[in-house]
Amino acid sequence: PAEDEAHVNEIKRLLHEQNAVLVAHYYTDDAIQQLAEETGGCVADSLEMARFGARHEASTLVVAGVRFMGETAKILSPEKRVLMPTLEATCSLDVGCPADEFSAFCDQHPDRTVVVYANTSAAVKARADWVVTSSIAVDVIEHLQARGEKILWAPDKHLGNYIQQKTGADMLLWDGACIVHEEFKAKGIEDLKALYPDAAVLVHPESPAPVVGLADVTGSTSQLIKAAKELPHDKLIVATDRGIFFKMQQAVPDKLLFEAPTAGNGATCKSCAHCPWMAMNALDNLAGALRYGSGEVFVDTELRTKALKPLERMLNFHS
Ligand code: CIZ
Ligand code: SF4
Repeated sequence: PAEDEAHVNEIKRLLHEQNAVLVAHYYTDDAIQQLAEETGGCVADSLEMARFGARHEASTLVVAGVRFMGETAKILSPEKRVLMPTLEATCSLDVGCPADEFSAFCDQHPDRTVVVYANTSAAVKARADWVVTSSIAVDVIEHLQARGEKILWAPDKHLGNYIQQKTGADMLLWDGACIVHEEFKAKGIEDLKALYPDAAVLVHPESPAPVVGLADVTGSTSQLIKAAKELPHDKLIVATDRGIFFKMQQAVPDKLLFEAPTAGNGATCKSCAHCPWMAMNALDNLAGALRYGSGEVFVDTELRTKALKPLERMLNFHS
C-alpha cells in the first residue's frame, strides 16, 4: 500500500540522517525484516542482534523486537541511543519472572550457579551469573557441568527441561513458558507427518517435550535456518514463530515449508504461531520512533553494571 511505501521511504531517510541502523528479530513482520536487510542492518536471533548492535558504529540502534532485546542493546552500548518502535512489546518469559521473586528464589539456593535466558529483564540479568540464548545454552550448561556446578535455570521450563535431558546437568527450573511455542501440539504434527511422511520436523526448544520428541532437528532460530539448508528434505514442518518463514524461505526457495499445527486436531491456528508482542512492531511506529525519538530505552546505571557481567560472559563464551 502507498502508506507503507511512504513509511519505508521516511524510515530509510531518517536512518541515514540520524546515523542509525535497524536491528530486527526473525519474528518481526516481513516488511521490517526486508527494510533491515535493504538498509545495511541485520535480521537475526537475539544473540546475533546483541553482537551486531554492540559492534556497529552507528550512534543510534533501532531495535525491532521485544523489550529485553532493546535493554540488552542499551546495556552493551550505553553510549548509543537505543530506540524501539514500542516499549510495550514484552515477552511472557520476562513477565513470568519478576525480579523480586526471582531474587528470593536465588537466595534460597545459594549453592547453585544462576543461568538465565536472554528473554528476561535487566533486573533479572543483574541477579544472574550467566545469560544465555537458545543457540549457546547447551554449550554453556555443559561447560558449567564439567566444572561440577549445579544450576538454577530461569525462566523457560521447556528449554530448561530440554537442556537438562540433553546434558544430564543438575538443573533447578523456574516455572516459565513462551505463550507462542507452548501452543504447538505433538498430535497435530503427527497428523501432518502422516500426510507428508518425507517431511523433516524442525523445532525450537521453547516447545513442550512431546513436540521436541518429534523433532529431526531441535535448535535456536538461526540453527533451524541452517538446518533447513543442510537437510536433504524438500518439505519442512517448522515449530517456531512463523515470522521465521521470511528468512527461511529465502534460504531454501525450492523447499515447501509448513507451519507446525497449534491445535490437537491438526488445524493450524493463524494467530497462534505468531508472538503478539513481536507483532506490535510495525512500519508506522518504527517511523514514529525515528521521527520523534520516542520509544527510547534507558537502563538504570547500577543495574546496567550488574547485568553487563553475565552478558559479557555470554558474548565471550566459545565452546
Ligand atoms: O522466542 C524467542 O523470543 C527467541 C527465539 C529469541 C531468540 O533467541 O532469538
Ligand atoms: Fe517471548 Fe515467546 Fe514472544 Fe519470543 S515468541 S518474545 S519467547 S513470548
